[in-house]
Amino acid sequence: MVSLALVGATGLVGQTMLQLLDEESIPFDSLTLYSSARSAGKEVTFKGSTYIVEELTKEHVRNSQYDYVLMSAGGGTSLEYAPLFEETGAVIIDNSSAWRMDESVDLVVPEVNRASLKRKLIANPNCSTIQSVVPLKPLADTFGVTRVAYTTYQSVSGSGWKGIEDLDRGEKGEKPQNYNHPIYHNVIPQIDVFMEDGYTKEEQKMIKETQKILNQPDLDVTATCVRVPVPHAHAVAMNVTLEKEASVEEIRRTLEGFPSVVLMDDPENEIYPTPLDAAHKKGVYVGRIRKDPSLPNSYHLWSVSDNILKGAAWNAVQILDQLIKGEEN
Ligand code: A2P
Ligand code: 11C
Repeated sequence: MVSLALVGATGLVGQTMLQLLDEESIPFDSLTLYSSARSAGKEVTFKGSTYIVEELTKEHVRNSQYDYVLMSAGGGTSLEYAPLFEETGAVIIDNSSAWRMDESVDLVVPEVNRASLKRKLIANPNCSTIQSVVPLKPLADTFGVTRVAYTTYQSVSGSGWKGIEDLDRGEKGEKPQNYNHPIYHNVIPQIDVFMEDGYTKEEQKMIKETQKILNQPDLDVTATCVRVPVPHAHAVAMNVTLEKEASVEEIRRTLEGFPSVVLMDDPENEIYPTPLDAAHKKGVYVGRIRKDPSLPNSYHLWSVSDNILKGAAWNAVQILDQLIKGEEN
């Protein structure tokens, strides 16, 4: 008997997790849904049954006995509640950024690394990091990676319902309420707050999370993260320096067949992935692979993926699926 709880069940990522738990036939026997007091009492239909969303309280957690808890309810909620769930013996897969850089916590992308379970708390990385490390991993294994420069084009769904609503507001001629600048007919070179060094927190996450997931703490990584008026799927332009020289064909062959990578790279026929190609799909779409002649052993890649699916809900559900099936085996 596997018991599962989902915290943040009414959020954009939480709702997508529910959809995936259904579609992917993840083997669990009981499900409890939590939100804040705002949505408590809401009815959610799952596999033909009606579930009532409950308010997450410390009392609930202390008296709970779940095998697995999926959390996607913001960093504050994870900081407060993940350790309490951990004390009950549950394994927590947390989608927030709260625990990712904690040394005792594994930061997992199933195609790239595995949870050691030294702690029963596993962090799901940032969406733009996930779709970047998936193509980086086979390159790192085959040629070695020494430097990565990211420029992102991130959709508004990265901000949850609030981001989608702001894009809709702009279309109706209304003022934004979530972003500090209009996102409709615009691009905003700021995601999350600014740090002292002039980078934003999103940029810092991409840098540090890439180093941690690839297990290369000294890897040179830099990033510029930009919000674009696209509802679903982030795009990342990656400039990658390898240890060894490779031809574009060798890079294509290395990426082809790596789990979750879908190559769309045929410049002659103007084939490359766009957010419309990747939206609502689980893959990481890669194209525009070419040599960068301005630096030795350097290449450009263009990675596009649905930030709510592979970038959040699907990655977390993949981790859960692996853990449940691993336990059964
Ligand atoms: P609620 O619907 O009650 O606000 P999104 O990122 O799409 O905005 O979703 C955030 C999710 O996290 C929602 O399900 C939200 O519930 C939930 N949430 C926010 N704060 C808490 C909290 N303190 N405890 C439990 N769930 C929370
Ligand atoms: C965005 N990447 O697109 C952010 C959302 O660390 O999980 C995800 C934030 C995170 O706004």
